[in-house]
Amino acid sequence: AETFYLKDYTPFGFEVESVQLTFRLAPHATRVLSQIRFTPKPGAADPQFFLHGEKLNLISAKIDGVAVSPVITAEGLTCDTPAEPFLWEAEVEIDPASNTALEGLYMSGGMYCTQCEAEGFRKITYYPDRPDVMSTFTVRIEGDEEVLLSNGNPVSQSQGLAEWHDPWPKPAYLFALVAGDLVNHPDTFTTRSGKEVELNIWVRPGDEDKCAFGMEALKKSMTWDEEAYGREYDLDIFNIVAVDDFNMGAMENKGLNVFNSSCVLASPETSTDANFERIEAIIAHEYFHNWTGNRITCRDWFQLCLKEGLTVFRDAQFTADMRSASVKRISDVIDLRARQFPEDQGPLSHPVRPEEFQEINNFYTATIYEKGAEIIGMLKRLVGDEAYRKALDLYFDRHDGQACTIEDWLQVFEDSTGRDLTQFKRWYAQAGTPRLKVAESFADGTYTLTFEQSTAPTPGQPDKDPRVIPIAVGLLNGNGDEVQPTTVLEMTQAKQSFTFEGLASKPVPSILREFSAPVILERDTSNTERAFLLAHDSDLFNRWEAGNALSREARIAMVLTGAAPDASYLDALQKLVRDDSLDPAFRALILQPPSQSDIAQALFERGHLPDPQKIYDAAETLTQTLAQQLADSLPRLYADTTVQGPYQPDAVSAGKRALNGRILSLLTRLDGGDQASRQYDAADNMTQQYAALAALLTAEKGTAQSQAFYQQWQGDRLVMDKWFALQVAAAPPEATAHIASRLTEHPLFTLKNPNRFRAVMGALAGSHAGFHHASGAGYQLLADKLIALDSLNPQTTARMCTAFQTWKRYDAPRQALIRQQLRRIKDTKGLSRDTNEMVSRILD
Ligand code: DPP
Ligand code: ZN
Repeated sequence: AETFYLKDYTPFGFEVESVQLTFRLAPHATRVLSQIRFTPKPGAADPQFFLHGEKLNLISAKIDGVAVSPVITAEGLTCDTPAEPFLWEAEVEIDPASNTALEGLYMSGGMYCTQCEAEGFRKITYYPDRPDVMSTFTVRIEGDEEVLLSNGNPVSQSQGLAEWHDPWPKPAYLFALVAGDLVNHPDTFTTRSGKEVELNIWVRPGDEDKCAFGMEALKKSMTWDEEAYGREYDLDIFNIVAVDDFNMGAMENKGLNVFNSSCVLASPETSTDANFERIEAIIAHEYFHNWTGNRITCRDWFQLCLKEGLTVFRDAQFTADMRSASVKRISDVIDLRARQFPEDQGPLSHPVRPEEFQEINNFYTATIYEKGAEIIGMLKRLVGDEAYRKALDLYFDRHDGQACTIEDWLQVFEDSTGRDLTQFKRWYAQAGTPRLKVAESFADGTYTLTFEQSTAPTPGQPDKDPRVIPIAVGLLNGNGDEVQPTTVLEMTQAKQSFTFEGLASKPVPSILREFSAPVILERDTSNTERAFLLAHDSDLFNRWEAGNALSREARIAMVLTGAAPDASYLDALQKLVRDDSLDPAFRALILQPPSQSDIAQALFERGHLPDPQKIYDAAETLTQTLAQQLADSLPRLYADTTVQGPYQPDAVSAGKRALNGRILSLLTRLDGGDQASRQYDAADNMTQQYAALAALLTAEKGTAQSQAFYQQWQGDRLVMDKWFALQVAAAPPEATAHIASRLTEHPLFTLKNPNRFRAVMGALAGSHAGFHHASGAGYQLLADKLIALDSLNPQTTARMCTAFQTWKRYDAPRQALIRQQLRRIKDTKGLSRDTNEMVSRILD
C-alpha cells in the first residue's frame, strides 16, 4: 500500500471558489450532481487537476458546459483543464444502502447520514478531498424524508426539497447531510452579542425524551466558550443528529453535528452517571471544534492533533469547570495510562504529529488526542494562564479561516510570549513516553532534587533528545504541613538538579503534582512515604497517585511472592473510605484498583513475565480482604452514600453513587448478594440498576436479574449494549471467551452496528485475564470476528486490532498464539488497507 509523507506536502493547484451540490436520494441509487468553480493558482507547483473519488459511478462530466472524458483510477480522476477559471460539473451515482463501512453517505435505521472525516467525501463525489481546500457549499436535497439537513443556514424548505447554504468556507471533511423521518427537541440560545440561534437535537421518534440533557450540555458549552475563550457561535442554527450506526463518538460537521446515539441520548432510566458525564463532554468537544477545527482547520492530516489535542484540552477544562477539577484530572490520567501509555510503549507508537501513514483513519489515536491535549496543558503551565489566553486570542485572530500547521500554532506562542519553543516542539516530533528518574539529597537546609530523563527507542526513532518537562513540585514537612507550595520546575537537560533552600528538616517531596507532564516517574520510595502522602498531600492528584502506587506495589508483591495483601495499605485505604470529609467521588477513585493491564506492564518493566491469571487472583484476594476488613463499616457506608430522592445526574450525586457502587460490590462479596438484589429491585435509574447487576454478576450471581434486565430492555439498543458488555466483563477468566462467543450468536448481535460489536469484543479485549487466558481462546475469537468484520467495516476492525498491541509483554506461548492470530488476519484475502497497516505494524 502507498505511504504518505508529511515532507511531500504540496498545495493544491486550484482555488475552489464555490461548491453547489444536488442530492437525489434513493437507497441504492442516489444521484449526486456537483457544480464546482475552480480557479487555477498562478505559478502553482502542481497544476495537475486531480479529484479524489472512490467507488463512484460517473454518469457525466462537463467543463464549462462541454462534456469531457476524464482518466479514472481507483483513487480518483484527472482531466485536462483550461488555464482560466472554469466550472466543473459532474453527476455520479452511489449506493448508500450497501455502505456498511459507514464512511461517505450511508443509511442507518432507515435514515441517510454522512461521515466524511477524514476521507469520506471522496465516496460521495469527485472532489479535492484534502483539508487545505476550503470553500463555501450550497446543498440541495431532494428526498421523501420529512427532515432534510445539511450544513450552514436553511435557504428554503418545502415538501421533498431543502436547500442549505454554509457561508463559512470549509474543507470537505466537514460536509454533512442527514435525511430521515426524525423528530426534534428544539431550543434557542442567545449569544453574548445578542444573536439568536436555533438549536435542535434530531432523533428517531421514540427518543424525544432523551434529548433534554444533551441540550442543556450544548447551551452550557456555548456559554463556556464565550466566557473562557471569547468564542461565539457563527450561524443561525445548530443541529445535532443522533445516529445508531457510527464508527466514532461524534462528528463536528459545520452546523450539523452527527452523533453516535450512545454519545447524545440520555435518560435517568437508560443512562448511567458515566454516560451522562461522557455525553456532556462529547457535546462540548464537538461544539468547541466549531472554532478549533472548523474556523481554523488543519493543513493536512499529519496536523490532526492541532484540532484534536486542543479540543480535547478544551473539553477537559470545561468538564473541570462544570464538575470537580481534581476528579477530572485523576480520571483523565487513569485513561491516559490505560490507552495512551501502552500505545506509546508498543509497536504502534507514533509522534503526536506523525510523519507518515498509510491510512489516516488509523491515526485517530490516544496519542494524537490525549497526549496531544497533555502537550497543550504543559504549554499552558509553562507560559501561565494569562499568556495562554493571549496566545489563543492571537491564534484565532491570525488564523481564522485558514488551514494550519503545528508550526503556526507554536509561532503564535513564540510571538505572544517571546519564548523559544524549538525544544518544546520535540513533544510533537518524538514518540515514546519519557521516563523521569528522581534522586534527592539534603544538607544544611538545602534540599536537592535531581532528575534524569530518557525515552526508549520507538519504531523509526532509535535516538531521543531531552524534552522540556514542566515538573510541578511541592514539599511537606514531617507533620504533613506544606513548606513549599507548588512550584513548576522547568527541566530542559537530560539530567538536571533543582534546589530548595532554608528548610528546617529533610522534606517529603510531592512530585509531578496534577500530573504536570505525561511521563513515567521513577523514584525509589517507601510505602511509608506513600502512605504519608496519601494522608497529607494538599494536591489531590498526588494523594490519589500515592494510593495508586501503594495498591500497585501490594499487587506486585502478591503476584511475585504470594505475599498477603500489605497491611499498611489496607489500613490507609480503610481510613480514607471512612473519611466523610473527603469528596465521595475522590473516595470512589481511591477504591478503584489499578487496571490489571497496568500491573502487567509494571511487572514487564521490572523484568518479570506477567501472568494474567496470577494478576487476576491477586486482585480478587485484595478486594476480598478489603471487604472482610471493612465488614463492620460497610452497611453504614452503604446507607450513608445512598442518594435519596429522584435521580439527578449532577456531579455531586454522581460522585456519591460512584462510591455507593464500590461499597455495594464489596458488600456483595460478603452478603451473598442480598443488598444488591434489593437495590436491583428498587432501582428507578440505570446507574443503580446497572451497579447492582454488575455487583451480582461479578460475584457469579444474578442470573435471574440478568434475565429480567434483558426482558425489560431488549427493545433499547443502547441499554442492550450494556447487557452484552457486562456479561463478558463480569465473567471469570476461564469463561470469558466462551461467554463472548455465545453472545456473538445471540439474535441481537450484529457485525453491522459498531456499538454492539464493541460491546462484546471490546469487553473481551478489556478483560485482561480473560483475553489473555492461556488457552488462546480469546485471541482466536477476536481474530475470527475481526476477519468477519473487515470486509464490512475496515475502520472499526482496524481500531480493534489494538487489543493485540501489548503482545510482547507476555510469555512465549502467548506470544506464539497471538502472532498466529495476527498472521491469520494478515493473510486474509482482500484485507482492507486499514487493517493491513495495523496488523503489519503490530507484528513488526
Ligand atoms: N469526530 C471526531 C472528533 O470529534 C473526529 N473529528 O474527535
Ligand atoms: Zn475531536
